[in-house]
Amino acid sequence: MKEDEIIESGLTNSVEVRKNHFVRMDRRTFLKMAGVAAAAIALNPKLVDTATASTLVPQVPFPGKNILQYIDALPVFGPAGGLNQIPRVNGNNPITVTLKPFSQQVLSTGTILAPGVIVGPAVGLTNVWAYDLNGIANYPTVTIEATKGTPTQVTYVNNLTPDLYKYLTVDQTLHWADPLMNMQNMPMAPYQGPVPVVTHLHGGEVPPQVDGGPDAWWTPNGLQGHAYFSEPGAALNAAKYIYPNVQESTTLFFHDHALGVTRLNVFAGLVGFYFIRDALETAVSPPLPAGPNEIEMAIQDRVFDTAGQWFFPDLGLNPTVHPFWIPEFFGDAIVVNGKTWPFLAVQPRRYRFRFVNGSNARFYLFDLGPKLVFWQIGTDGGLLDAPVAVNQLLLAPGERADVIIDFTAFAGKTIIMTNSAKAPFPAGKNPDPKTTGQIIQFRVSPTLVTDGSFNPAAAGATLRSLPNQIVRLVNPLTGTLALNVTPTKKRQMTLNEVMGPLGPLEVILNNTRWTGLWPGTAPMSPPRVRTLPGGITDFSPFTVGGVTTYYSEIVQEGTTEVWEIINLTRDAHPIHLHLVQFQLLNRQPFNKTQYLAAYNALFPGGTFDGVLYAPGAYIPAYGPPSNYNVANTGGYVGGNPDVLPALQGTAVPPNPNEAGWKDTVVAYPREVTRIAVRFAPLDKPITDPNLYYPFNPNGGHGYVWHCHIIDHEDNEMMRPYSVTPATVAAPTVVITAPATGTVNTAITLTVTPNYAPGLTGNIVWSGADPITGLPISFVPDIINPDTVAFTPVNAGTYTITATVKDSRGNTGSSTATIIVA
Ligand SMILES: [Cu+2]
Repeated sequence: MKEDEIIESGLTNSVEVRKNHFVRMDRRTFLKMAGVAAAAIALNPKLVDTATASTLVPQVPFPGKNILQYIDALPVFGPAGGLNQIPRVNGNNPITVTLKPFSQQVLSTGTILAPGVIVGPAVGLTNVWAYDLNGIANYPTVTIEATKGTPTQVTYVNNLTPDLYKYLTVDQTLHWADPLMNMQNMPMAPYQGPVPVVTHLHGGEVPPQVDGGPDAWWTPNGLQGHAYFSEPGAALNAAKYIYPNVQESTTLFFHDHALGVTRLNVFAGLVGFYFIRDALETAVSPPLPAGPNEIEMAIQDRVFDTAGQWFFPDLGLNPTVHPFWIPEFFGDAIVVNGKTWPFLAVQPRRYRFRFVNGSNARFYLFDLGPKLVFWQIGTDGGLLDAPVAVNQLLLAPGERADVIIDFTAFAGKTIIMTNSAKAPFPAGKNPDPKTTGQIIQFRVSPTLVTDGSFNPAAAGATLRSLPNQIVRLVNPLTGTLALNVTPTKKRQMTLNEVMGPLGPLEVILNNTRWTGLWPGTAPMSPPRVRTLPGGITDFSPFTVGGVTTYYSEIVQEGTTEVWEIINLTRDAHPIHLHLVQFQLLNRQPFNKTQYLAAYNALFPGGTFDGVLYAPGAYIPAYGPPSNYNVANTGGYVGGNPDVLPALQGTAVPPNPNEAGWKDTVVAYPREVTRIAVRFAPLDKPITDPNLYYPFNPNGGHGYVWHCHIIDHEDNEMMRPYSVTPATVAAPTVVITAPATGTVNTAITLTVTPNYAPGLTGNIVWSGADPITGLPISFVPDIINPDTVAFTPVNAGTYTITATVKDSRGNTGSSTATIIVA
């Protein structure tokens, strides 16, 4: 098929709900198809040279060292009216977010791209994909400020065009969204059809339908993944989500999560901050730096071409299998809030910074020099109990850090925040001290100011005091489970890298691909379901929208589990779980050679993917070698031998600045990373008898856990998981009303549910009055109980019934009688 025909078929595709009937081609078939790939390969004479791209249009990289540094001010979100500030958007009101192509000056002013081509407001702009919030388009997106307890309604409208696909090459041999179902034809050519997107609120405690999972994508012309969801009322190119905002105040962010193209959609610019505010945060005394002194920063690495456009290397290491996928993207330019190496003018006082690492694969180890520390006050999921001073701040892709930096003693000075994290982390190459070794420059004004904000260095400085301290699943000092925390299940799961002849072919969780299918015979591999003589089945089929995926992590709402991540690869991976915030238990090194001997010995041998394996030989993507649900000698499910005999040294408790709520944790190579995960609202006490969400966590295609190196995530390092809902007591409501009333005089009723949010409510009344026109809905609220007023026009007896309904369908009601004279 010619390129123009591909484009044409994309534009003329009828608007209908389409299922993702993806069938992954096995590797043997890939090799048979190698002839088809010849055209693509011919364009890529230097197969492993990632310095040149792209396949579709000639691009020449513009060296990061030629970009001017510390010329432009950091774009800042915050209160309206400040210098260089874009106001944040209030999440208490409905928000429309339009995804659209946009041109923006990302490169530093004055950078000379070519003779006579000098970057400025109208020259050398970068074409990005931006989330336009209520009419303001920017990369990164304008920050949303939500309030705990008040849901945020967001309508995401996909108005993207495939314009950036000529720079960001879609590899159709990955298991990806595939809106045109091209995979059946094994296209080795880049995709140029309608753009699939889905937005994930990272770190959000949200129902599965609005989690923005990888199969919930949709396109501008109304094609949809099999897990697509929208509240009623969205157009065909849109999805309407309601986020409940039930968790504690923290730094969330939202970004694209479409299957197999997340790395490209995020690279294009689809990322933004989402703050949740609550009383816990405002109770900090003295108050945390706020207003112009609270600044969020998204840090990303990029490569540009000589025209100022995104440059994403697209020469696959194993081109006959994946022509365009590269294992990790590392850029030679640092972009903060959509600007290369900006500066920030600050006063000699304390600032609160919210950092997110929005890079594809690069870790950062930030440093402010020997005289200045980061005071970390919050982790992914909320405030720490007390500030923690760190000289170097490690931030993996997907992680956030809430920090205070105190510039008080640095009036008139200039400070550069540097980076020393190797890439890949932790054993790759050092960053270039002149480019990727630098992030941002702080220019401290010489004029002294008074600063009454929270001082993290003060003796006894506390962020959360009893009874609002972090609910502890883990004793962070000992690295053991906290008192009264008993895991109902313990899992040991591996991280595996599958090597091809020229480099990694894919990276996988527990030796299992996303679908839970075995590679092997076409068209559909045998499902990963094994039943042992005892009747214990292995992976469980979940069919959503006609597509079956095999799940292995099926958890019970309200329970706590320990997950031990056994990293068998050479790199660190930031492991991210959706829905939950968890706590790091500890990390412990193990002897990889010894463990692999025990691990490999359990593989049964046989022919997979056209290759004959002897018993005791590792089989790529086979799944764990043993039945997943049969516990090993250590009591761990997951289908792997216990790592205990191979453990080395002692378990290391979390670093003090990791000892809070985390949704993304660094799993180092040759270490077991242990986390305690409770599938319940993070702020409920350990002994709370009602450990369930105010929404039904079961539905859609559930949730996912994955590596947040998004190049890995896009090539199989992601698994679905499902939450089995708890049996929940029905909600109750009390209606209070006066016993009597008077015709033509307003009567006020009050309705008080036993909990909120997550409930809907309505009031029905019967009587002699025609005003009714009922039922009237109300928003159940325990803090400010709803009042409903009505004015009867006829005398008589009125019966008023208030009903509340939870998201699982349970109802409770209460009735009052009013005699109107
Ligand atoms: Cu990874």
